[in-house]
Order: sequence, then structure tokens, then C-alpha cells
Amino acid sequence: MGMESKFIWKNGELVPFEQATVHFLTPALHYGAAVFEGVRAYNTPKGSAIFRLREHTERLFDSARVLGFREFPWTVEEAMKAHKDVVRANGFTDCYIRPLIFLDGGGWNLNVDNGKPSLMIAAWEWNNYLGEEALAKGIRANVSSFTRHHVNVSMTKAKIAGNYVNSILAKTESERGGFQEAIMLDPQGYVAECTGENLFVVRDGVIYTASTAPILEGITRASIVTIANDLGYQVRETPISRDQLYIADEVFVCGTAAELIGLSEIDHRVIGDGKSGKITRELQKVFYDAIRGKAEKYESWCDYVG
Ligand code: PPE
Repeated sequence: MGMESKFIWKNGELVPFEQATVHFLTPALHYGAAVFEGVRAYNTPKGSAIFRLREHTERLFDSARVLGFREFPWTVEEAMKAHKDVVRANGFTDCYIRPLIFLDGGGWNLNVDNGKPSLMIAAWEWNNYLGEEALAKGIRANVSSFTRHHVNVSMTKAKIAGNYVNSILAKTESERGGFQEAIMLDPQGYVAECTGENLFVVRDGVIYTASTAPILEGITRASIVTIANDLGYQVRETPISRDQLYIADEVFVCGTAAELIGLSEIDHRVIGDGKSGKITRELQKVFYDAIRGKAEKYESWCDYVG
């Protein structure tokens, strides 16, 4: 995976890739005091477009507010333009975009008010987040031995960098055990989400997913709910237990990096017929058209880079 690009956006200017560095004594590096987004641009019939850029940028600022930042030197509009500038300057059409607001300079003594927020935005070509065969065959997952955050221990609506240590623990354990993704349970024992995706279960034609209280309010999740409703499916937000995963007809996960991928096996139990299920494939088709600007109904989700 090459993460190289020509330019990275840093506090208002595009700097060459090699110059986009931070100092060792940056508090964000020591305490995980940073917030980020995962955004994607796709090649569409009208050129490169960033999928749901406004929603991602608003969530980035919301995450920063949750972390405690109160003032920003840029607006949502300016940050949105910066995303487009990064894609354009690097000559990318399909790419992953990673903005990060981090606690910079002087933020010691564990108080965000002692530092200031910096914003950097990179882009790189990142395909096949869950492996090359994931789309066709689905992936194998396990229920992690690590519990997802309690809503009042860390803030689950915010993509806070430090929160992702929990994901790293789970994902590393999972891959070392021969799985491709970890399903994480909330402190009550119900299914929360995966390390970087939200999760859906299909049973008897009805689609179920966890309520947003303990999880990240996924933008892909919201898009899938809209698409599913438009296709005439009922989507119910409800607590999901571990054994409801085992007896589901279909389970799939979704997120910006992973897109929409079926689960073929969970904890060594085959799900459905062990392939991406019928409803998963139907949703996949519409979703993959939508992100590539090929579904007229959802064209407003595409923000053209121009
Ligand atoms: N839950 C978690 C914990 C999560 O990190 C993501 C995105 C989602 C759900 C789905 O959210 P959305 O992208 O808005 O649909 N994970 C990002 C980071 C992945 C990474 O490896 O880093 C992403 O998909 O970009």
C-alpha cells in the first residue's frame, strides 16, 4: 500500500509530502488528543467526487468539539475546500482522504486549553481495506475479547485518535487469530460495532442494527439505511446479542474505508450459506453505484472536486 502523494494540506497551505511532519513533543502524539475522519473520493461520470463531504467535515468539527476544542481557525466550508484542493493537487480521482485535527504546541498538563488545534489533510490511493477477496467472498470475523468503549469512559460519537487504541487491540488479536475483522460488544454485552465499521444483521427479510448510543454514527450506515428503506426494507434499531449473529441469515459491515462487505463466518460459525447474502448484494450494488455517481437518486451525496 503506497501512502505517498505529492502534497499534504497543513494549516492552510499545501506542503510537499516530506515536509508534512510534526515534532516529537506534539501532545497529540503522547495522549491521542486528536480527531480524524475517513473520507473517500471516487471517479464518477462527471469527474472525481467526494462522498458526503459536508457530513464528514461536520462530524470532524463535532469530534473536535467533543474533545474540548472551542475555537477553530477554519470554517467547515474552508475545510471542505481544503479536501478538494488536496485531491486536485495530487491528481487523484479515486482516493482515501484523512483529515486530522490535533492538539499542537504547548498542550501539556492534560488540558486542551493549553494548546491549539492544527489541521492536516492527506490523501492516498487505498483500495481493498479488508483484502482483495472481501467483496466477492465476504470475510471471517470473531467476537473480540476486548470490550468497546463505555459511553462515559470515552466519547463514542467522536473519532478521537486515542479511542482507536481499543480498535488496534481488537484488530491485532483478530488478525493474529486468522480472522479479518473483530466484532466488538458494548459494556452491556450487546453488539456495538467493528474496529472500523458499523454492523447490520438480516433475518427473515428484516434488517437490524444497533442504536447509535454506544457507537460511531457512521455516514455509510446512514446511507445504507436510506438505501434499504428506499428499496422497501424495514430497518430496525435494536440491541443485538452475540447469538443473534450466529443465527442471522446475513451479516454485513460498512464504513468509508471498508465500504460494504458481507461476513461469511463469525466465531467459526458459517453465516447463511457462507457467501455474501442476497440482501447484502442488493444493497452493495446500489451503494457502489451511489458512491460512483451512477445512482441519480443519490447524486446529491457526491461533491464534485471540479
Ligand atoms: N465505526 C468505527 C469505529 C469506525 O472507525 C468507522 C469508520 C465506522 C464505524 C463507519 O463510519 P463511516 O465511515 O462514517 O461510515 N472508520 C474509518 C477509519 C478506518 C481506519 O482503519 O482508520 C473509515 O472507515 O475511514
